[in-house]
Amino acid sequence: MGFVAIDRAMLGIPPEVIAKDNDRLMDAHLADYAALAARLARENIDIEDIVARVMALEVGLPSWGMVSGGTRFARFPLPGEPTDVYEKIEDCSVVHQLTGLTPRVSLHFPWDRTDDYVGLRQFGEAHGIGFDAINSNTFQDQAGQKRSYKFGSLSHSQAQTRQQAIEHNLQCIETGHILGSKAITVWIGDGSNFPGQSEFTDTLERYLDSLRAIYRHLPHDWRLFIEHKMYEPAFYSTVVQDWGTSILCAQTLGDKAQCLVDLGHHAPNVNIEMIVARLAQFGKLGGFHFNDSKYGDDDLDSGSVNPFQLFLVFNELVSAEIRGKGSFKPAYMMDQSHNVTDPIESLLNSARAIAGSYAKALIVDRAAMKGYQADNDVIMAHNCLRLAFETDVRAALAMARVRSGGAIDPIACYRASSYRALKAEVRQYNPNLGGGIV
Ligand SMILES: [Mn+2]
Repeated sequence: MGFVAIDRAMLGIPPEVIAKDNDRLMDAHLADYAALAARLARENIDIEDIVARVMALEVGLPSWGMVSGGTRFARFPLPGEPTDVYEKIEDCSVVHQLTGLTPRVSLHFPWDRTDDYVGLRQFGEAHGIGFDAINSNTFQDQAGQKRSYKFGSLSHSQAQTRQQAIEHNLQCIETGHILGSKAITVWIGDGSNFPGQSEFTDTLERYLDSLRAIYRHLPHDWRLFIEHKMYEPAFYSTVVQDWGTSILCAQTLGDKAQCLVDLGHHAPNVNIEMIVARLAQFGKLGGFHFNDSKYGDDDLDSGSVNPFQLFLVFNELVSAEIRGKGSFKPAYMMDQSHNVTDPIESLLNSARAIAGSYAKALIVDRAAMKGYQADNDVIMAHNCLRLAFETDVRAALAMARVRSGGAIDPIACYRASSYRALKAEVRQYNPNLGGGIV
């Protein structure tokens, strides 16, 4: 996934708006940066290393998260929200422009269907946006579809329905290939609402047979991500309900199959950072869907409810990065539903939370922590994490953004640009387009 040249004329926020807002904040920013640099230097950490690592971090944006999301009760559209995949890419480019962190978008089919994928790829390139993992959708029926997914898709009891779902996934791979994607994420809503409705072993066997058919068609440099989810829409059992089933399937399929962890797809209070460590240890952590939650798959903004958990997840990711010596390359993506905020503002905040958790994980004194662990000095081992988490790294993040051409204060700059209000004048509201919790 190469770095594409950005056509500045097509970018959403005029560079002079960013420059003006940064001028306003620059003196304070530089003072904060010098203070943080001095503080980190006392711990033998070069702030320039942290900034460089943050600048190298890449997180994919969810196409479905660019539009106001909704719940099963209602969706409240936002004037000026995107009405098709092109406008979603325009908005993605604004998030990337201001943060320097989000160079790709993850598309969802058939929601993002269009008739010219070569043109879509070029449109993305002109906006500095590439294409992350493609998401297939066999959890709802589309207009004109021959067979219903009401009772399942890849694990359906009837072969013709399974075949239809397989063919949709193959179509997604073909489309993703044109766009320059390197992975497909498969999440299915298959499961049961009643004990006795389906047989646990049979459904998983049928699911695996379907996945084998998809796996056989993966291009050589592609990966297949299996996304598990404990419940919803099925409320009694789900075919791929947890990371255990996910890793068993990935191991059964082969090297190109890996697990995708969505932070909202676990039972409450599950130790997700430990799942991350386990999957990474066995080479099966392929992708990540960042979001936050209070009760279930809430798809809230990353770091908005439990920032310590996000930090602990990144602590394991950095640890896996160090162990992997360059071979550990999970696809980091966001999967959020913005029901009451401007999606761009939520994504700007989320980018800061993700980059901040990464930066804090980078400054953990791992050598000291190992020593304390060996000596069973519990409080000091714990404090290696706590003190890193409590460090205010905002100035390092701001420096990474400024050096990428972004904003010291992304939301303030975004508001100063009046981007959404300007879009509200030219974008026609499309009531059929909606984000969702997936
Ligand atoms: Mn997800």
